[in-house]
Amino acid sequence: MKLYHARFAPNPERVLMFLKEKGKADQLEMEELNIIENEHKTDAFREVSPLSQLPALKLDDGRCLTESRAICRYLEGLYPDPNLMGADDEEAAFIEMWDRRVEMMWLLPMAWWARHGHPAFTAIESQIPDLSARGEKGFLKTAKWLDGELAGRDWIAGERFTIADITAFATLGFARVMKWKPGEDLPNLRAWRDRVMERPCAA
Ligand SMILES: N[C@@H](CCC(=O)N[C@@H](CS)C(=O)NCC(=O)O)C(=O)O
Repeated sequence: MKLYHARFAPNPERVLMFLKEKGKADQLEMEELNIIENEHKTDAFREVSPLSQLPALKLDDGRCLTESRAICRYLEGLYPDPNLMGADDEEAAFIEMWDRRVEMMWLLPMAWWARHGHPAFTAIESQIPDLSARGEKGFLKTAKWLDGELAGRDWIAGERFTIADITAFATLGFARVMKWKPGEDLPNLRAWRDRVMERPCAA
């Protein structure tokens, strides 16, 4: 099994954090590609990931998973402890709801903000400044909403740490590209971030 990943990229980061939280990051062969240098746009990598996206997990039988959440699902089955995606169908449904909200309402606008606004991304993106501005607005709106949600509980999806916290923390990591971190006006988000930073996934 081989994981293709990249640094400073939220989706590969999600999978790496997921593995670290399970204490299994040393169990897989890894290859790092540099997205800004377009190392993921080669014919050889297209054999692994036809859309030229990272992360990608190549299984021992040659098949490849190229969606970060699908990779996490696979790894959850392989390494069930600690459980990060739900102990039963009901809990899994709530965790999935929160993970998807974080992905669509926080990670996606963050990606627009950075990819369409930061000079480093001109290498891989035809930038549309309006999309960057819209992404920033959406990202900040969700940050405020999450801060309110976290006033009543420690973790994004409920009473325990899950994949939804990993997706959110990877988003926060990406926000540093735009020099953003939660300020004093977002005390619950800051407290949550500090809690995640104590965990194996943030090591
Ligand atoms: N749906 C995919 C999205 C993956 C994705 O967008 N990966 C980015 C890095 S975070 C990428 O490979 N970008 C390369 C490019 O846009 O050229 C997943 O979640 O795995």
